[in-house]
Amino acid sequence: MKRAICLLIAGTWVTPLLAQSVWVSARGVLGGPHQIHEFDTNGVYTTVSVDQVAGAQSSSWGYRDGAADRSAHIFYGWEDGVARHNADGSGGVQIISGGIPFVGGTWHGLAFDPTGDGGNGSLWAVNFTSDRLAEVSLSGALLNSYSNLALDMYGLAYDDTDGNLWVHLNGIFTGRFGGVIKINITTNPGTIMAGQGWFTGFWFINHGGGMSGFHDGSGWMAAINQAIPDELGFYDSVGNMVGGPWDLQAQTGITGHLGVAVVYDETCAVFLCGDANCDGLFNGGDIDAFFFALGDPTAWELQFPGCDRLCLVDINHDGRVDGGDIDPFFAALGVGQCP
Ligand SMILES: [Ca+2]
Ligand SMILES: [Ca+2]
Ligand SMILES: [Ca+2]
Repeated sequence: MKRAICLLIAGTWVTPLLAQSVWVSARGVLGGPHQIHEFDTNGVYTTVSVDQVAGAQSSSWGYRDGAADRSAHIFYGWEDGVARHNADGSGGVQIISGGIPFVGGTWHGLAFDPTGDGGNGSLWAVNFTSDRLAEVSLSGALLNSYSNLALDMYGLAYDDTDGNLWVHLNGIFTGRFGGVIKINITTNPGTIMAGQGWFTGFWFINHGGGMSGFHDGSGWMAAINQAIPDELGFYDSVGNMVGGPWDLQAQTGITGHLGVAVVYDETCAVFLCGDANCDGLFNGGDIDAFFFALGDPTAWELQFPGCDRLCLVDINHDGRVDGGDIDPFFAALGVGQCP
């Protein structure tokens, strides 16, 4: 297998890529269309927007919080279920129909748990008018349920440093505007973790929005602050802002930014970004193959079977191989690695 040869020649395990892009759901103008909007990991709007699935279009607010798995899918919930899209926003499909099992009502908060459902991955969900939390399979079967938690939970994020859940409190009803707590789903499931979370700083400005964990072991999360204007920020696990705040409204020109999902693709961990000829090295020998991959994807894939074109030559990690990768490719070649 070519892929195995690549690894053997490389001789080292390639560091997994960090987050590739950040998708923000937004209601937009009243009447829609409700869409998701792509931002890069510097908080810059790529100007790519994709319609939410048909079921969400008939919802008053559309997609709420988002989540992401480890293989470049993003998920969003709304009143009548959960939808999944590919990393580039394409392929939107409704995977779960109806309200949240056990909890009931709108899928406001959503987090992806890679260890759930026997390793197939599961979704944790909350509705901010309930104090219940549910874990469901990707087909919507109830796996675990907990009640009598903090009221008014909105954004959820899975923290892969300890396997527990961050919760952004909505605060309208409890008065704890924008605070963050953590719920144990590993050692003492269904309990609020003492000494974790925070109730000051940026989070305290207004009421909560969506959250999504990074999936690279950093414990970082992306979060939406629903305010005037709506903002996106990245935070570490003790509440320090490590990116942003970025003004979403100024960039998209609309309001009602609600959910967020940080795209991550673990499948790229076995490929060396920039290694367009898939020989395990990133050097001048990749220049021709880079333009080959750009110009004739089908022929490139025939010549390099088992090699993942997106992992190898999507240099700017925006989920697409196109002219936007040319300058980043040569910049990366100059320093010997992708950004
Ligand atoms: Ca989430
Ligand atoms: Ca190469
Ligand atoms: Ca690209």
